[in-house]
Amino acid sequence: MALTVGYEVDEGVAVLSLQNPPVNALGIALRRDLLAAFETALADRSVRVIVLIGQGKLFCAGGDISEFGKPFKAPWVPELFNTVEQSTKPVIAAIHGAALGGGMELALACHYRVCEARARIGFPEVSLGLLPGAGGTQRAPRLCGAETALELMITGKSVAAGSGAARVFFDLIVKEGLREAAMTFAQRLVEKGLPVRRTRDARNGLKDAAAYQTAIAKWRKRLGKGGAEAPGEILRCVEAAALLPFDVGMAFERAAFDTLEQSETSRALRHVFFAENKVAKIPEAKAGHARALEQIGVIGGGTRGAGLVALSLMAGFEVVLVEKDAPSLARALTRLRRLLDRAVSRGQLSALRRDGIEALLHGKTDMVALSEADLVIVAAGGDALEQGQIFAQLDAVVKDGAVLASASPFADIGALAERTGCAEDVLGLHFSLPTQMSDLVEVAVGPASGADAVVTATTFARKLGKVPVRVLGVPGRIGGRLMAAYQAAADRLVMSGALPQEVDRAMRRWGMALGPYQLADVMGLERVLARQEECGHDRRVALLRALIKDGRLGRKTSKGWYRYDADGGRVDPEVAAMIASLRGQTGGGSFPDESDIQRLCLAAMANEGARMVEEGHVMRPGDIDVAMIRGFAFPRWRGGPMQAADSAGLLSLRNLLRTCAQDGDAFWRPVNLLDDLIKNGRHFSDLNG
Ligand code: 3H9
Repeated sequence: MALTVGYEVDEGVAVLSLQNPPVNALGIALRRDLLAAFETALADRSVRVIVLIGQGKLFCAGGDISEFGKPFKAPWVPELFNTVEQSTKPVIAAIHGAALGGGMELALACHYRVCEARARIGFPEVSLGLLPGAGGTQRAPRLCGAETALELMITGKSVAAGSGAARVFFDLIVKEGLREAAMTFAQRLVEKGLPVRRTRDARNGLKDAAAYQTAIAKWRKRLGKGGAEAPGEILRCVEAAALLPFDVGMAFERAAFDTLEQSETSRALRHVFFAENKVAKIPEAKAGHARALEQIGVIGGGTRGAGLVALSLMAGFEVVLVEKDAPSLARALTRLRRLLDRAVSRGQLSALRRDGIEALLHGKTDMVALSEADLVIVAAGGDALEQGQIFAQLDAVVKDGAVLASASPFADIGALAERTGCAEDVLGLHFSLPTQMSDLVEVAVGPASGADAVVTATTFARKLGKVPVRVLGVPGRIGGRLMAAYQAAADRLVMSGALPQEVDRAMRRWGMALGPYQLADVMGLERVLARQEECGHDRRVALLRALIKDGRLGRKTSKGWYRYDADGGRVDPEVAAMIASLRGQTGGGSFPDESDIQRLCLAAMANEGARMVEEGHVMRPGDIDVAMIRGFAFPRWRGGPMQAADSAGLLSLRNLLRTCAQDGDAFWRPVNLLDDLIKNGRHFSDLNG
């Protein structure tokens, strides 16, 4: 088997190069090879100094995340790094690209550090629900003090090695020529007879005890009591670095790391890390090529259309916006300007760029203006008939090779493609609302959509800073269907004894930013009803219809599920009376508790997600998780609905669904995939590939 660490000796300098593509993660093979290479270098009498360098695009991206949650294989990372630090020959880390997490910890275990100024360094473990567990919390503060260490470890943000406080970690920062600089540095160490210099013995960062304690106190206050687990553990470990001898501090860090590693939260966040990498892996990526995109056409300047125009302009595209007549165009432009101004106030767009950005925009009332567009997004035309007509008209005006996309979540892409002579260029691009805030774009692929068109559309979405998720181009996208299932579960709970505010509170406590009824009031009840009907829940919307009939349309009419005034929303006894009256007709009354509420909502979403996987609508359950986290504020630390269902236990969720299905409503029947997984002792996560 090929070695993952290269070894060569050049004038008394042993160069150990990490060769574990794509990111030199510290998996078991690399750990074994690195240890062996070290032993060779230490035993070789001609070697005076050791240089550790990375091959490929970066030095090292840290521990191999796929190994976490499984039994450790020796040499485990902290022990390996201790061996590096204990080396009797000086060890120099030469860093390019990035040194992240365990990669940075490896550098800290070396005696000297040379790096490229633009290399990124940081401790992203917190985003995986972990802490730097290979000595980072003990070594880094000894060099940089508590403030910088906590800033890096609790935010998880990487910084340029040559910038600000990060410089303290490095002995030499070069613009380029890293290897030569490291070799010269090594020779100089030999000439000067400089000794090993162990970070465990460093005191610089601990010297100012008052500043250290101030930083700890500041972060403790900032994290508050109910903070997430990993930041609190990081704080305690960094505090321990100043209070405990190094080896005891290391044991303290180890215990905290082990606890976090076994937590549901870290498991879920690790799942999201891989799911977000996988979501980009689509079959079209292998065969397709992105076409050049300069001019974007948008038909319709309503909420979604204006949002798309704003995003495209902000990404530097020239945009042609087409509306049906001059008054509609004027309204669309007003909407667009409001969005651009809001982007400035949020810091998403500079005031300087805002001034010039409209020069890239052409507002028109005739589709002929789209003749030069490379991609046209249809954000107008409510129903299938209207959308079909627009696509047929578009076909007559656009140039060859233009990609035509429907922004509607309910568009049947195959049917739209048939209205054109360029079926291979037709697909769906569904941006979640609000377009400015949400990260999700569902790329809907029809039976004839070509690989080039799909790759072009996903590239466009990424240029807008979004996360594209591939779905089949049949009506109903991931977000719509899962949110509709969630709402159906909430309504069932209300009909069987819970109050809307109880459902909202239970789901907020579970981690959702808003409960389903609060969200419905924000969205508007008519929009919610339309979605429920489109997703086949028309038998389950009696309550919703009753509220709409009563003029309760949500926040915009100051009453919906709640009543609103200047002080915000409050529970409305009239709604409770309407619910009681409807319950009387259907005979509800089982008073579900908080965990019943949470479990039924999760079961409904997971079953709907499983249905989408079974139908081939999405490629893997992980794609659903990414979509719900990025587009629908599903709590990231739960890992998405499919991962959360795995954690909750598929068997118990399936049994709950079976109980619900006893009333004959097929929606509640567990889908076959769920049964198959349970029968075979498998989980949704096993289907992610
Ligand atoms: C840690 O270090 C714990 C220690 O403190 C303690 C240990 C005891 N492991 O993102 P890319 C895969 S925790 C395994 O497309 P880029 C990734 O899944 C770690 N796999 O590249 C993908 O696989 P695939 C702390 C990893 O150039 C492929 O590599 N470190 C790891 O866009 C390419 O990745 C982090 O959290 C890993 N550590 O971005 C850093 N990293 O091709 C995580 C990547 O099969 N990594 N992969 O889909 C990153 O943030 C980015 O990968 C990086 C490069 C910025 C480095």
